[in-house]
Amino acid sequence: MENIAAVLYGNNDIRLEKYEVEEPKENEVLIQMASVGICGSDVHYWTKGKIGDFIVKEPMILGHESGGIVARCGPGVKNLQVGDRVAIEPGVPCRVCEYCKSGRYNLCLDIIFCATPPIHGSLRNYYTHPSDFCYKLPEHVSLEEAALLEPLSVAVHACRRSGVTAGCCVLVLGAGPIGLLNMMVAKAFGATKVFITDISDSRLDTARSLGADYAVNIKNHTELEMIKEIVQATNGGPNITIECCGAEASVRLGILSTKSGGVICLVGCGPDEVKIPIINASAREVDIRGIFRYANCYPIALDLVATGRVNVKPLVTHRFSLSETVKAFETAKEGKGIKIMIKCSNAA
Ligand code: NAD
Ligand code: 572
Ligand code: ZN
Repeated sequence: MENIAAVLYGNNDIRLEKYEVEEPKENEVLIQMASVGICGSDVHYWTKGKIGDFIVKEPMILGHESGGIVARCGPGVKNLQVGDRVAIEPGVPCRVCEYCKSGRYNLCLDIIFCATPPIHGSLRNYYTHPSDFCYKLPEHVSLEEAALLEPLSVAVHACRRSGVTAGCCVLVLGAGPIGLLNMMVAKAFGATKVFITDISDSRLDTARSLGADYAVNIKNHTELEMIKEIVQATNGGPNITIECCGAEASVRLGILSTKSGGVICLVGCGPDEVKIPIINASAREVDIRGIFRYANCYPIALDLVATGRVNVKPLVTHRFSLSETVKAFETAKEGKGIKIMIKCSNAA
């Protein structure tokens, strides 16, 4: 069996190389990879070689949004069989620490996460993973949808942590894949109105086509103008704001627009330090919450897709083969389309 992997060697240096086919260990499965989505973090490691304290020091296989077919089961695997199609949850925690035991395993200090240095990712033909972090797909859910369960889980976690529920009015800032998925999950959780912003008209057009009630380009508007427009359209401001770009201007707008007593959830990652109106948030009891990836969200994400309550298919705008990985990354870097998908085999 040949195993070609997309290995990041350094800035702007991805090489397609032969890699060993690992034998699945106890409770692991060997997966024939089918679809791997490119995430902004993959592109960032490729162009900058690091995100915060996570530095690519050794060659690292990219990719963490993935689905594939079980090719072999290691000893002890009970939940899966050869031939099962699975979505792969890329973060595997220690399972025994206080965070893991309380269910917040995304906060585990020893979590290993695909394509976060120094851990290899899944952009290759064959990849081994613990079987309990693989989710069997119903027949009608595709392997591309499986790959999209990863960013969808980020959105599920954000909407749960911010308390989106029936009748809510939600503001989403940023209409990239994460903002669009948050908008769709907010609607699926019962939000009655979703207002979304971006600086790209094409992304806002996509947001409208996916169900945004208001989609507004913040470019050429002052902060005050935008607050007025949001407050007017949302009957006094959104109950919940989900910030999905990280720009200082966007975090500020989010805080200042949110209705008193509401919540702003920070998903986007911008500069380490930003100037925000903290007293305004405090005096109006606007809760500021962060999220770090997700925990216990894959089953919910799969259920949303399998029941048709969230349709992730329109997000895939470009497809490339594994041999075209560099072209795929260049397309992602240029900001073309929404989600770029790499096909690792004919299985997809
Ligand atoms: P993206 O870059 O594709 O999307 C961001 C969007 O924000 C773009 O469409 C951009 O045009 C828009 N934008 C830029 N400035 C803006 C502004 N001032 N107001 C409104 N929109 C603006 O990225 P993505 O893949 O959608 O991810 C979004 C963010 O979420 C990233 O910062 C990413 O690192 C972060 N993220 C965080 C977590 C987490 O666990 N906290 C998980 C996944 C992604
Ligand atoms: O799908 C997981 C994911 N997480 C992202 C970004 C993109 N995709 N996060 C933003 C960066 N942080 S981090 O802590 N990091 C590099 C580990 O700065 C993780 C969450
Ligand atoms: Zn990601």
